[in-house]
Amino acid sequence: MFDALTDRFVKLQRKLRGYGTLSQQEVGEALREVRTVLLEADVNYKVVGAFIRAVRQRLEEQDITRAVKPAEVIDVALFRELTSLLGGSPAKLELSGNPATVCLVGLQGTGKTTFAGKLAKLYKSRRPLLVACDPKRPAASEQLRRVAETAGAGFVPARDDVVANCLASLDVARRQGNNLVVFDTAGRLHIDNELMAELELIQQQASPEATLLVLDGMVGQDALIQAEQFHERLKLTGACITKLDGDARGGAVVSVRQVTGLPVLFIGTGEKLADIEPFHPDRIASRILGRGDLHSLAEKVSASGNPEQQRATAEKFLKGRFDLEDFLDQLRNIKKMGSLSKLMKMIPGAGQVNVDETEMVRVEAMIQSMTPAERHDPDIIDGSRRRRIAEGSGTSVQDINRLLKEFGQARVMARQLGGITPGRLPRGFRPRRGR
Ligand SMILES: Nc1nc2c(ncn2[C@@H]2O[C@H](COP(=O)(O)OP(=O)(O)OP(=O)(O)O)[C@@H](O)[C@H]2O)c(=O)[nH]1
Ligand SMILES: [Mg+2]
Repeated sequence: MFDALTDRFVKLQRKLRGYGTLSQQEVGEALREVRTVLLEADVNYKVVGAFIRAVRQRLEEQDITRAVKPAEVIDVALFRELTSLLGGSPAKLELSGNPATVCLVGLQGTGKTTFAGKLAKLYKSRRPLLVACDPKRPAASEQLRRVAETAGAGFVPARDDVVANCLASLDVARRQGNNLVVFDTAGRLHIDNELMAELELIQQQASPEATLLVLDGMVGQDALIQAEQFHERLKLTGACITKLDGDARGGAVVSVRQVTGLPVLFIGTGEKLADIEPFHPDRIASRILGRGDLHSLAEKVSASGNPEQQRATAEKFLKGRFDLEDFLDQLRNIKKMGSLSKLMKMIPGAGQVNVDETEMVRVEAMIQSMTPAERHDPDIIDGSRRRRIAEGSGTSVQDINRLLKEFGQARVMARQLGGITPGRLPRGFRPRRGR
């Protein structure tokens, strides 16, 4: 997400850190660079202008030319202003109705149907019901049915009378105890009157509590024009920006709040139903500026496994009693959290690291081909067992050798770590101060 933007900011910060103090001219140059970076990321030019003025004012108030660590002052100013640009505090989707109702609108292919599934997964405890509202395209209804099935949600197929179908689905929800109903409306290539009239009718008659505009993050500034047009005709609650996992430059995300006044509620970061995140302006600002996002990472970690079990595993690990079964559990937990390279981007400074996800799949296959006794005590895995495991997992004996060797080394290291009290960690293991 925002790779290009982040790279440029990280480079700029590195350059600034080389300066002891900054002259007025150097501050001006740095701000010009920030302006270029944002414009190249396709941020709306008016938004960029206002942003640069706000940062400059902040720097002047802090007497930047006299600051001892000017790079830090600029870093903080950028972070604060970017957070406020993105909306300041996070906007939450308020769901109070019984059933709560959400209507998803947006142009063709922006990701509405996928998003309906993501919402259903996120609010699974409400036993969501997904309602197809696009009778013109039979494939649309079928797609939503599949999405609902994957999400474990209820489903209502499309009917010619879209509004009547929405109203009927509310009755179904009350009867079945579905406490969230999501209307997945039709997309069009362009905004047209017929579609808008239909959406207006849904709003008037079925009164969804929230109408969310789904925007494709890849399309940049055009997303803003769409947002304004939808906003003129419909009462929108907020925006959801999808496809931020791809080459999206970030322009839409950074500008939409300022240009349309609409808060961003969620972002979509992949095609899978788990690839949704509530939008936190400060965390996104942090990611854009290359500081990572440990908050979101911690949330993903705690959501992905049972905390008790995590603690027990950590304890085993430090005592060096960690076996391949625990290792497999951890691998699966990581997989549940989504893509590893996406997770790495949340760790400050680790965004550039490449992770080989196919290797994870191979390791999983190797461990799965071992017997419980072998997983528990890898020392018993001799030559003939290695050959059997390699054959069973479609890998080679060398692969098995490498896995066992690395696992053995990790275990020794863990034992050494476990024997040390936290207050007296050896050099390399102490948390670094500052950045
Ligand atoms: N990479 C990526 N792809 C996404 C994301 N969200 C949706 N997609 C993909 O975008 C394509 C269109 O998604 P849909 O959910 O069908 O879009 P839609 O708005 O319902 O489309 P219409 O109903 O035709 O208007 C599909 O191939 C999705 O898999 C996302 O966050 N990241
Ligand atoms: Mg759709």
